[in-house]
Amino acid sequence: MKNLKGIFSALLVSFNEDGSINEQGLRQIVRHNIDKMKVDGLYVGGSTGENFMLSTEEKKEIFRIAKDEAGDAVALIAQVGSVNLKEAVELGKYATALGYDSLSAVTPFYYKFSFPEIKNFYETIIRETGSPMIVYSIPFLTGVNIGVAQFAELFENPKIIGVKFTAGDFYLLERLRKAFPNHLIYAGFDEMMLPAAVLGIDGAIGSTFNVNGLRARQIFELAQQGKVKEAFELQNVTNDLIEGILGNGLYQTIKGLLEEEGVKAGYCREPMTKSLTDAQQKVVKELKAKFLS
Ligand code: MN9
Repeated sequence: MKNLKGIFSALLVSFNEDGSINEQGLRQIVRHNIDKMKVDGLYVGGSTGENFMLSTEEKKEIFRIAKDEAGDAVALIAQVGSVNLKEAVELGKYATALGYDSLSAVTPFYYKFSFPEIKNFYETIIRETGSPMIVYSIPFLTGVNIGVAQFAELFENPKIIGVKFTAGDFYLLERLRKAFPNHLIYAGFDEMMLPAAVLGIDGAIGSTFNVNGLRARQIFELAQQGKVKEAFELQNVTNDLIEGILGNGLYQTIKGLLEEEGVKAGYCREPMTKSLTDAQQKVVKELKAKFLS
């Protein structure tokens, strides 16, 4: 298995105006991340991949294209989580056969699943696929909060190797780091990467790394070297960029910034707004000039 530490882009997916996958665009986004952003890996099929609006066949198509384009150049994690456990298993088998280095699955959401139900969800995917698993914890979108004791229970399964921690609860993060020094912990909020790095995370998985990956790596590495002041200055600049992105439409704006780089990042998938207005497009150009030139 590849080294799974470091900077992972949460891969964006290029769609055509009619909502179909733009294969050429998707390949260009993969290439851009590997060649220009120099990422250590890609997290495929996450929130940033607009995954929860796609069919099973489309999700497979994206796993296939991303792996075909990336080859063995970087580590690849496939997010297969779904409220439909059978779909999660099917996708997990598919991504495992393609050669993904690890699976990841969002905690099942929408229904208020009990912890034993959540645990069974992970155990089932692991049993059926034999793959390593990274828990994707994103309470602000799922409403599912997992505490230290529950992580301890999940981590009893040696196949559960880590967590993508998309939350701003730094007390919980510190407790997890202390309790599980050998599990992989990834920061999931790019705008909070520095405090997470100070607490000793192993890596970060983020949407903005598709365009700001070089600066993200610098923040991560400076923090690891204890150069917090320098890292803080870069996080400040990064957060001015992220504030601009969030205020202008998260995925649409990152796609707009990629288009400025000559990458066919395309449209978003409805029900998300498909594209930017002229006024939003102007903001993209300003962000590009100010932060990414
Ligand atoms: O997976 C991403 N989460 C979502 C990580 O998109 C929900 C983050 O990279 C955020 O997009 C980013 C902006 O808030 O931190």
